[in-house]
Amino acid sequence: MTEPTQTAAQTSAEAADDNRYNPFDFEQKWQQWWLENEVFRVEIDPDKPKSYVLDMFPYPSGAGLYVGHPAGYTATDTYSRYLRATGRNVLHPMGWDAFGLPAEQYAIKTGTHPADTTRKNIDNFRRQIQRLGYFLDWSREVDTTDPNYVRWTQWIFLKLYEMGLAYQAEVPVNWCAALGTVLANEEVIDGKSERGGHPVVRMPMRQWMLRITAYAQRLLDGVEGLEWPEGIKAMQRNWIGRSEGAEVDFAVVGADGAASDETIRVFTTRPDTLFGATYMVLAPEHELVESITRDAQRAEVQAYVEAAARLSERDRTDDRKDKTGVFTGAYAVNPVNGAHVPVWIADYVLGGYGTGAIMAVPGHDERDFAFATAYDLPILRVVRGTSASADDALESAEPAPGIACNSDFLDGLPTAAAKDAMIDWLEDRGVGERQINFKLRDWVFSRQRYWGEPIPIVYPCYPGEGADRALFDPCAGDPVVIDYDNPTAVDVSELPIRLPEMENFAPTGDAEPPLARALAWRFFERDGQWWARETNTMPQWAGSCWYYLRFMDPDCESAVADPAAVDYWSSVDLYVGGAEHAVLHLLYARFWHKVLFDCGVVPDDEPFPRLVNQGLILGEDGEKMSKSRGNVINPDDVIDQYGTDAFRLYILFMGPLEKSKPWQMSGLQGTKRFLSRVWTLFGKEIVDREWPAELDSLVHGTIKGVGEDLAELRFNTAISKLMELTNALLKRDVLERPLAMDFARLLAPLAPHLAEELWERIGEVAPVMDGGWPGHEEDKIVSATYELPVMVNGKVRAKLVAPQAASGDQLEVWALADERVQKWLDGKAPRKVIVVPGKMVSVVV
Ligand code: ANZ
Repeated sequence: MTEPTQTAAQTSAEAADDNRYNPFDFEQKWQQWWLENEVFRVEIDPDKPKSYVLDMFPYPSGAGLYVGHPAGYTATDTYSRYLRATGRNVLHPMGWDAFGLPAEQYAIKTGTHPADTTRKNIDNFRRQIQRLGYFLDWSREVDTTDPNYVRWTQWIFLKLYEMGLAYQAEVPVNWCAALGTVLANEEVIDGKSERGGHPVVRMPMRQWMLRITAYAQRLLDGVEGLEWPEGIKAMQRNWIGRSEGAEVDFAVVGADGAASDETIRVFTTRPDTLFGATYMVLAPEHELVESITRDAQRAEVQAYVEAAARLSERDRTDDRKDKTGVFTGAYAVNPVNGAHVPVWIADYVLGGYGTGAIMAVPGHDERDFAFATAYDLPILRVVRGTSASADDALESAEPAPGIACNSDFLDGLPTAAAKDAMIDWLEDRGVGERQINFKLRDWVFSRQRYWGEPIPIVYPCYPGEGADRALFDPCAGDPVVIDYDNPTAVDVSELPIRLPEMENFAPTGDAEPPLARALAWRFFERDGQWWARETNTMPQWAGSCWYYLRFMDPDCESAVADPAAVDYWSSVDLYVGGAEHAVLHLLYARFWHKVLFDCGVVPDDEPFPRLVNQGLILGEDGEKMSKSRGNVINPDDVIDQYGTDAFRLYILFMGPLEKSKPWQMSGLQGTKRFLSRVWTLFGKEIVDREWPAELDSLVHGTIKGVGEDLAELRFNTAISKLMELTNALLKRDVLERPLAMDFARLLAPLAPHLAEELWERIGEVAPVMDGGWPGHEEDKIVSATYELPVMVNGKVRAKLVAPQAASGDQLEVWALADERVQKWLDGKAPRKVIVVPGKMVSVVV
């Protein structure tokens, strides 16, 4: 290790002269020293317990770091330093989620290659993050766009493919011709693109899909064991959306009025309400729409189906929207009572869920009630409240469970039992069966984009119409027919499949990805057969699905990471990031991890057993920070003015990590003032002796409290405790060396630059975090509370936690109000109460 050196701008003479706290004298110096000496570099060490502390890695946007990033990173940094000081081998890495739309759009606008933009942005992010002095092992930096990284993302894709979990399908997507791209549901509003307001249509397109649904039950079961915020766990459960119910067949009524062979299968979670089904609804995209629609209704049905295709799923399921639909002219037979019920088409029923068809029970389903009211369809009661009658009118849908009524053999059964009885009845007759459905859909994994990982699949291809067979060369633009039905995996030895250099990244108007234009890259001949590469790329989620594994061994050439490294560092012990990733990232990563577990790549089947969401940092106006509001805080500016430690400390001091909190410049002055008080404290004479006994309780109590707070991520209260200790010590004339050392150790995770500087000034060897964590002696801590026994008729009946300072009168009131004491009083007034503060309370009844 080298000795720290002053930068030219900060001569040691200046620092010595000026006795005020000036972070600019030493913060940069320590940052450089930490980096140069790689003090945060970690290796596998089987003799030490490990901790893996992970941040959600950033997308390196052109705007640079904003204050929300350090909110989480400062917490994990402080926690990591604390763990390191307590003797743990701590992995705390950083990297870049660097594929993504903004770099590509910027490229289209300016002609700069996305790789160049990305590199520039990464450099800026790294510089900004390094200014924060974080405990980060930079030798493990990963970048999802690096070919060495892409190689293993593609390798995982091939595993998925091999296991039958990646497949092609024609799926309806939101296609926007004007933007030349497919849009996510979230990007479509009222049938128009959110950006630009261009028309969007739902149309089927060949896509690569990942069969996440095959893992639905495991993803759901796994949620239970996670130490995650309850809200996030609930969102994962809802997203997976398990529903138990039944599928039921309704025979379509033929022209002669009798049941035909055609059946409509519905999914229902309420088979107990089958007697209340008064009509049926098919989704507009249901395959039977064509065949069952009667001629008289055909024109109207067609118009409705076309209009529905222009709406996104989100628009269709919006409960505020008026329900619309059309009658098909057809009827179907309710299997339980033979009733003929009309078959309608309505867009509130979705093609992709259940069977795409429902039995409508307007008496007990809100959407059906609204629809039946609008189209004057019958509404029947088939469930009643426990004390209500079967004849009570329905003012609105009553979805709550109750007692079956007007339902023949189900009458009198509570909902749960009625469901079971109905399913048995249906199964006995072969007209239905028990069914469990999940809301979760398979994951549309392809994007018509340039700046993503190429999907490592090739297809055989042949000369198209008009091509010269002998001289066929698709690279030269000859007509070509690609056999998409015969996908072939690229051999692992050919990975990574790199992106071709291209000049023009813009999407085309016809849904062909930009890579389709890179003919020389796309087509190749091998042993007399021409092949075409897949031209769709992976979504940005792909790289973030497994990056935590790469950090364990970032340069590994033979696997996602060396098994020994995976074994040592697994799992991530603490994962910190924003709540906006409640579902997609966290669900996709859990899915990949379970797949990798099944392939034997990882030793346990959850990637992030413990998750903490940091709260948002709001603008000074209490609103979400946004460019348009002009309330965005740039960390660089704050550090220029206050220094890194004051910035970090303020972020931690603002409030509990999980809470959202408004930024306040005045708060920064407060933390800076605290740091200069610490500076002043260390300016006192340092004496080589133990601190006096009267300080014991305060010092040992602070050591204990700060340690517990840091271990529990309660940074704000840890800082308060250090502030109190500082105030007490400032009243004294000297600072004993052991006290100075312990103080620096306690301060080190929170204000690492200042702590390092003070540690060195008192003659210790940097880094302070390797100087150990101070121990405390429990019996030196005089508690501010004590246990007070309360006796009733000579027997101890309760123990109160009483403040040292409480008076006898207060103690009497508390003792008599205690539930346990009240029980023995049995409503009577006590005959006598004796209070001995600090000892006991005695009550005589
Ligand atoms: C009859 C019924 C009666 C229903 C009742 C509910 C209450 P979850 O919990 O979301 O699974 N449904 C089924 N498939 C649908 C689709 N493709 N689009 C829209 N709605 C669909 O809800 C399942 C319920 O949603 C099913 O149970 C069905 O309506 C409807 F008192 O069937 B139910």
